Amino acid sequence: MAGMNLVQKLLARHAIEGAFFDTGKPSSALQGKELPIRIDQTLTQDTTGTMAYLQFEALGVEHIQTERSVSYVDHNTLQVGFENADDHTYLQDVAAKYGIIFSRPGNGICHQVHLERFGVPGKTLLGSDSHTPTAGALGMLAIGAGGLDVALAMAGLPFSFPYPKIVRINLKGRLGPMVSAKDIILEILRRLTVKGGVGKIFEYSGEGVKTLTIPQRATIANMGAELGATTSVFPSDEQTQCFLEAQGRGQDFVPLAADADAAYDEEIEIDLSALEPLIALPHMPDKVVPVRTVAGTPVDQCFIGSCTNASYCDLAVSAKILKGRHVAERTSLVIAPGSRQTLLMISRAGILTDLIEAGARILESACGPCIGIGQAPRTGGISLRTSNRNFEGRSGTRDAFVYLVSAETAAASAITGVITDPRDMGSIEPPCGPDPMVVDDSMIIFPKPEGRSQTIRRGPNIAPLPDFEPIPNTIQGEVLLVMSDNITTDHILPAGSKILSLRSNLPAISEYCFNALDPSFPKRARAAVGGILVAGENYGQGSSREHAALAPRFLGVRAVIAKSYARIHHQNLVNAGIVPLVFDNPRDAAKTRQGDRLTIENLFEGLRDNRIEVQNLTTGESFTTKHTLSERQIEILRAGGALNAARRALKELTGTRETTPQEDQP
Ligand code: MIC
Ligand code: SF4
Repeated sequence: MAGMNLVQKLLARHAIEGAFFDTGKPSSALQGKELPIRIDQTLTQDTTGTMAYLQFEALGVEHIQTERSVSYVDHNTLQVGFENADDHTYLQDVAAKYGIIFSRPGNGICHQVHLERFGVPGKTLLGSDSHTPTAGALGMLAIGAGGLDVALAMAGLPFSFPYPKIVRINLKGRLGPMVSAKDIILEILRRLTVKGGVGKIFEYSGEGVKTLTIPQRATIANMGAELGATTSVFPSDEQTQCFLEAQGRGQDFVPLAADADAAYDEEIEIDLSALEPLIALPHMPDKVVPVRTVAGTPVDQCFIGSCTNASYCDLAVSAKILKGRHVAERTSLVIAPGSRQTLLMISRAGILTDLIEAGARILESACGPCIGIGQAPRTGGISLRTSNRNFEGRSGTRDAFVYLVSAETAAASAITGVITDPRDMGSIEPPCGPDPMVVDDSMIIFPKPEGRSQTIRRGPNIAPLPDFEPIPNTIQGEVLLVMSDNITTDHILPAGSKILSLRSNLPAISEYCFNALDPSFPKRARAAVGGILVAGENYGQGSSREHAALAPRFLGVRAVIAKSYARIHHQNLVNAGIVPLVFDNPRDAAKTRQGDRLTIENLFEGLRDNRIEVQNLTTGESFTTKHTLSERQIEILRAGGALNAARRALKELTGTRETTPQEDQP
């Protein structure tokens, strides 16, 4: 029998007792089945956190059941009105009451801070943000999920996901000058596309891995989310030890690696020395070409920041390129350090001065421009960003052109004002982080025993959760929207400062549902009193925002029929009580038109037999659909969503009473 790969080891260590999981079996025999695992750590961020904690409160559990849960405020820190500030207060009160660590606004982006301060090799992490896999850089099994799944994990319930294919990415050689970790993951995106990772976990190995620092590994693990992967995992080795020791956390280090004879479902090889600087063209992270092929294109804005590329090393290398030079007259350079520790380090090392002298505009350590909170480009403008997503309109400017690049490429282009291959600036040795690094937890609030009596303050924008009734056995409704492939959650429910302010107010945010595709959608959905959505491949790719399922549900959507789904959104639909069906024959998608009336009879029998017939009353035709739902997911749908199902399960388990979140309102 072959040895175990690292992913199998992590899964075996966390599989719930009694769950199917036999490492002796070929993984093809396990694929598709749902594997429940124990979650050691959770993270939330503000824009998914408010809903997650409202749901956690509704579960009626008195204290978190995880080893460590952290609540970050890093997304909407702009506070243009009372809404954000109220949300932050609510999150801080909830954290104090239930034993959650609270990372205050200004302390940095959840994924970078978690890597620096809380991630532990060998542990599981569930986060209500799709880039949670960033912590895979430390040898964690770190998975993104909807807020409700994270709330359930905090309540001590297992997290289930389809058993993945485990793919080995074998890195050979060493990166050349001015070629970066970002170029490695862009190369993988070029080869595999934005749906190439669905149902897969990528495990990195090979000699090349040893040459990559933890922040470099984090960049790669982070953008595994853009492949649609369940997560990405690196071994825990000398680089991991060195990073943890520099963070004053040497005691958290444990070595972790695959067995030498481990088997994998697929293998991919990348020769690092053969890579060159790459760039993702608008508007998808997989539209990757060499930078030199688009060199010379004028650039309006460069942004160095986000959870992908805002580490000390990213900013230090940018400063080395920028030092003694100045940004071009028609180009704006915007920099947001990924964490407050990074900001302190670049300040003490004089790097901040170099950046400011070069004309950079320094922003707070937060997500900012990555999610359309500030620094929207000009009309039709070109923006080069070190972030991970360049979906149309995400920057805040509907017709802007966003390209994804490394910090090296962004810095070089900011100086010349045109897209520039950073190798043209000469060869600059990548700087190492200071050792030890600056460690500063003064903006992190650790829970205290007396916090249990904390009163939770709720601003007027925090609306109670609506009750969702169970799904009927017959679904009837109008096709409200017919969509193409790769529809993102940004299409379904856009971000940006204004709309993000409404994340704790489902009725209000629902007014923006499908705003990017058809602003009349909410009105039409309400007039139709519910309906059905039709979509192509990889429906719901991108973020973990459960609002992209809750808002359609709130507007009466009962089913989606798509060619295929992104993993997190598929589970979010189930959690919200929307039935995700799959076209048996993808050609039927093209035959279905907006406005057609569909009927699905005997839904639950159909789900049991995995053959659900759909009648199109408008055309008189009918077609069949199937699903990839587990028994557990079908039960959730029967209950009308995961909150109803979990409340019931927890009540049976613990005998706790059901509370309403508003009970302790002052
Ligand atoms: C994103 O990058 O799209 C976000 C904003 O971080 C989302 C979470 C959200 O919508 O709040 C994500 O990636 O899950
Ligand atoms: Fe924040 Fe952007 Fe990272 Fe999402 S992708 S967590 S918005 S920095």
